[in-house]
Amino acid sequence: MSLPELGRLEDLPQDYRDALGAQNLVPLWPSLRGVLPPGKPAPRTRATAWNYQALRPLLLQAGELTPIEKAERRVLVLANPGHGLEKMQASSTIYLGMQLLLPGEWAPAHRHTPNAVRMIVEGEGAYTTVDGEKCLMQRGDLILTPTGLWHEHGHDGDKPVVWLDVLDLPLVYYMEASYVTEGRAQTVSGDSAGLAYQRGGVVPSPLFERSATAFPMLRYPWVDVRAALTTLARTRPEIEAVQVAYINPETGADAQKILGFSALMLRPGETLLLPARSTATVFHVIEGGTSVAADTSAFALGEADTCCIPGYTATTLFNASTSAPCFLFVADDAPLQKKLGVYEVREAHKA
Ligand code: 1HN
Repeated sequence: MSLPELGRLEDLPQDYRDALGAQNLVPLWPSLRGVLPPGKPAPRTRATAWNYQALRPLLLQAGELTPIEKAERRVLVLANPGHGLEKMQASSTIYLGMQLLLPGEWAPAHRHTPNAVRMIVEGEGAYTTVDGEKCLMQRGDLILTPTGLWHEHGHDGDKPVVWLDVLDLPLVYYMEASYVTEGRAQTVSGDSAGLAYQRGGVVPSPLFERSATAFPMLRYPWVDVRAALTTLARTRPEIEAVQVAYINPETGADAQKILGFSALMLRPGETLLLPARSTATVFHVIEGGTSVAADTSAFALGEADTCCIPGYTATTLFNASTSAPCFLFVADDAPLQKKLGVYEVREAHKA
């Protein structure tokens, strides 16, 4: 059923509009359908893909053009044209960027209100120190930098290191709650306390006390996540999606409070139908390749490629390889939407 048409701004006399404006007033009805579209939102976020092999030379060129001291963080932002490139948004709440650190470089310590994670894309020998915990960066690892924690990046290797940054910056900025505090180099505190969390099923419990730390585990090594996925695929052949969620091992809750992260394995030849959900979703290929089809958009993603699909869009993933699995890193704002009560899954879609 179509909704009745409402009065337009132009229907009002100019002197009335001027009188409203003079008192910082606006009539609601000309804008009501825009802010409350019938049936489903009209997202600005467009289905967009970023090809790693195409952006990589430009990122390496940034390494020649801009010394780290002039960048602090040498990043090319994956910007969604639906929001306007200058807004630096992949979706309404998600920021994505590819960051380059060259051998011997150091990105100085700071802390800020937006939450960040890093998914390591290429290279060896870099590390990020998060609140005194030195986290090695290896391909496919996920490293958390939750709100308020000090972090800096260093690189002892001999080749460029690249990682994907995922932040809730657009949301925190929109809330007018985004700011940074600069700091000095951190002292690394012995061996990483977080390492003791990297074994499934047990958590440190000294003198019968569980940790009070909000973020006890900061590094999720890819070897372990990959092993969990391949084991799941082997032991549970009947399950529809071979998927694991990155969680806080103390609480079982999502690893961070605003954005949610998971890893997904597409078996060789597998087609996975993902229902329309209210969240925009980011897919990043850790290994292998997949096609992504969502409404009228379709992309072929290879290793290290990334795409963003708007919310309320059923999505089909297809791994065309008959021999190799595809491993994807997935990010969305489901934790936020669930807390706010607006998270929704629409009916499963038809193939
Ligand atoms: C940030 O702190 C990093 O620490 C990367 O590596 C990207 C984008 C916006 C705001 C802060 C980092 C960022 C960022």
